[in-house]
Amino acid sequence: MRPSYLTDGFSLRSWLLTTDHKRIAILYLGSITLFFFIGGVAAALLRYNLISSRGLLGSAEIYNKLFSMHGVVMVWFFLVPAVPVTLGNFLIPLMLGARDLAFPRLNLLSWYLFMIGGITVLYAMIIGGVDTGWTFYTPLTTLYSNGHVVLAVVAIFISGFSSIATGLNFIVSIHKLRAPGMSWHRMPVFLWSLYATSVIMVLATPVLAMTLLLLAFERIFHIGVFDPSVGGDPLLFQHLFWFYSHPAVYIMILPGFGVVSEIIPAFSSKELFGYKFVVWASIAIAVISFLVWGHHMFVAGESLYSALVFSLLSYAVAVPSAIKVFNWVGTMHNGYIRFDAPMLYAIGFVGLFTMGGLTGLFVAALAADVHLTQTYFVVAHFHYVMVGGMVSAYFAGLHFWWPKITGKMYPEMWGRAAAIIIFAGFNLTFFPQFILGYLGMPRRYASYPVEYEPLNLLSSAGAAVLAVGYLLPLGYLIWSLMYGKDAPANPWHATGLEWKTPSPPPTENFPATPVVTEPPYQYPLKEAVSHE
Ligand code: HEM
Ligand SMILES: [Cu+2]
Repeated sequence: MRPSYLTDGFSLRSWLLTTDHKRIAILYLGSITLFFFIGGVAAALLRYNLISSRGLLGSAEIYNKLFSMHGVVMVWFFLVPAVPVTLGNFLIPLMLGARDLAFPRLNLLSWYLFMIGGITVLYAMIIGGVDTGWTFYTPLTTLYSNGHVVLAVVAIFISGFSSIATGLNFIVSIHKLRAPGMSWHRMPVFLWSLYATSVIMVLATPVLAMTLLLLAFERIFHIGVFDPSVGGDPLLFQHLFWFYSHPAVYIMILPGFGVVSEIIPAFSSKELFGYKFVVWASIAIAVISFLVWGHHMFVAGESLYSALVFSLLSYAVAVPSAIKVFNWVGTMHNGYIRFDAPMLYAIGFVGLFTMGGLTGLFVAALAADVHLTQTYFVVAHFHYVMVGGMVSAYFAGLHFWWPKITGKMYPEMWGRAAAIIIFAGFNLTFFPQFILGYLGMPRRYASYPVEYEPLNLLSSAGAAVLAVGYLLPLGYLIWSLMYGKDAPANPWHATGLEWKTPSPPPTENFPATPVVTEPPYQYPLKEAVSHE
């Protein structure tokens, strides 16, 4: 094995007490994969249940606990952290040309907090679970739930500190550790998008943390914050919850934007079209995302006027998202495109995110949402953005930077096959849910009228295909660690400082601080003719 951060100590201690951002990224990669797997098993069981209108698991309570477990684990312990803590941790210092993040020990502490939160939530699941859904709406959670609500929200509370610390670490690193010559407008979009994400993490997460703490107090002591019988207001919970959780959906997707903004130029061999627009759209999204939470409460009891304003503002957040899609497509236009696995995942991302975003406009339209809210249409909408979008981007990034992270090439054929299977399985699973929701099938029920059966069967069949698609990378990426070809420093001929150091990088990242002399994405456009 070539000397690198991976060979710098093999003991358990050298991993568990490491302050190297690259090793911490690997620790997170392991944990995140575990949570993705657990959340995935729950999802498979949900789709199994829904094959028959009677519900194959035989009990609504089991079903409720499964979808709650699925949502809690996937949202809080996979989607929100995934790209920032794995790819972000690994790449931010490398892309900045720095030795490490600004606060390496805080970084390690963040991982421990994340693990304490994650293990606590798994413990809550094992001893009985929660039946409230990932949103913990009151008064269900405070008065009626038969689950371990307090334990679950405390777990999320703890992992929230991990998120805040990570956000702070990223912000300070990006301000302070840029290589000489890397002005703000020479910074790769991946860094910009993690910067915008970190701002949301630092500003919004405390609101969620306090809300969950209040929820726990409410459930134990009935202090009357959310409980109407002692003078509280259940709607207050929804306001506080979505004040965090709407911006949080952009914590999930902005890093994905960053990933594909690196990959599409590299595999089109073209400069990113409209770099400044892409950058400022990220900042605009971060700001506007704080103003639209009320679109989750159109039917919960807000005045017509506030609902109208929230509806209008929700349309505003779509504008910067659309700008980005336009710029990615513009980058590919007339490019010299190579369809390697990362690019296939990235193109899948653009398509699926666009579907998710457009259907977001359906539910952001006040009148349409009155019909569609709490149906499978909403489920399909957010799975298109979060799973079709964010998970595709995560896989795109994992493949793109896998040679850098591990020093090994993954098998390209398998990578492409998995990308295509995931895309097909995903659409088969979730497209029927748009129709189901439009026809009126409500979400979160264990059984349903028999006329919805054919579409549900289609959806469950798609889930089986999707599961195969997600298991493949687990197999061939691990395979590549042992049998893969050694990776060169820059297998994709990409720009960016992270490719200027060996694969895998040495512990100190760069032998000498690199100097940046030009804007990012200076790709030569190769002659398309030589390709035929
Ligand atoms: C074009 C921008 C978007 C608009 C206008 C939009 C609009 C909406 C609206 C109005 C709802 C509420 C529907 C209802 O409950 O009746 C909603 C739900 C949701 N959206 Fe979006 N959305 C957009 C993008 C996104 C993105 C990028 C994500 C995630 C990455 C996302 C994730 C979610 C989630 C998780 C829910 C529902 C949560 C739940 O009730 O369990 N949305 N969206
Ligand atoms: Cu929202």
